[in-house]
Amino acid sequence: FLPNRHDLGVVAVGFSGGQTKAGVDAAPMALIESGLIQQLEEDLEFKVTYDGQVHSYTDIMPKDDPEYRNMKRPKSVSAVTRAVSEQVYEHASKGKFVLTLGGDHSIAIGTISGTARAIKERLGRELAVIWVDAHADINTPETSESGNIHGMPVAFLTGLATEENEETFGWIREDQRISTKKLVYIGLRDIDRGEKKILREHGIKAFSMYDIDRHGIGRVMDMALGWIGSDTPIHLSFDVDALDPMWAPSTGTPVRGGLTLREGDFIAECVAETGSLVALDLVEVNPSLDVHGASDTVRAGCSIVRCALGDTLL
Ligand code: HAR
Ligand code: MN
Ligand code: MN
Ligand code: MN
Repeated sequence: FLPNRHDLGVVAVGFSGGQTKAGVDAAPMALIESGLIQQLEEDLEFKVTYDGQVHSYTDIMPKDDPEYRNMKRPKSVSAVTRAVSEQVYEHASKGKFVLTLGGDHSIAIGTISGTARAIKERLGRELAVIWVDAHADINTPETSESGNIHGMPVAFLTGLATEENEETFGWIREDQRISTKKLVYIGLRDIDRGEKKILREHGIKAFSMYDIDRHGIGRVMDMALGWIGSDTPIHLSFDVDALDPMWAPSTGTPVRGGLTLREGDFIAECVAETGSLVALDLVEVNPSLDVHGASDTVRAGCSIVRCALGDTLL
């Protein structure tokens, strides 16, 4: 089921509407300008399909987009993620590995739905998701305290949150969803009350920072990949705020006590080593939130991408 080893589709999503801080839309350009795509082509010898533009989707975002079911900018996020879903599906259905550069984490509604659909169609297989994040992003519109949709993507992707209205995520069909049983979290340390309840009630596999301290990242990765099972296509959704702010300060909702730079790379390397990775998101880099220099965060993001694509494996 592997994507053609060296065919890579890149989608650059300059979108920040899943949360309220400006600047995360500038991340794809910052990552690309630092040489990421060039490295993938020259050093990793990928044949890269990239339309050469950071999409802003302004033409499909409604001017008037009031709160609905406690969601901020529901129609914009719905329209953008629907478009992203098509872009990702386009690459994945041709057997390409898909790299999406965000953007805030709401865009994973698009990326994962696109991958899940392609994998189901091409292989009749269910997609597994490894979600690396300080946050669980599994609030329903009703449990969310912020109304920010970047805290809700997993609820929509698993069907824990549903919507009738096509304009507000009603477009998500069954073949675009994932199972709560095929979802694994790594790096959690800032979970809302309602989210904790959801994780417990649905028996969702989650490795928090506690688990990483207790067992070490090596054993955690063995357990995480063991839960998914070998020979299962994997979508890795990597929120840069999983890393400790020491390594990735330029992000909208930093939480102290996170992964080291090396642990982040190691997670990506372990997933690369399975040979089962089919898609990767890198999200929540915000170059304008410059604490000690956004270049650290951009470099950390590039490193994670290269590791996930097998650069550092011998
Ligand atoms: N749980 C909080 C909320 O729902 C914060 C979510 C922050 N999310 C991200 N992505 N930065 O992980 O609003
Ligand atoms: Mn996230
Ligand atoms: Mn996060
Ligand atoms: Mn600075």
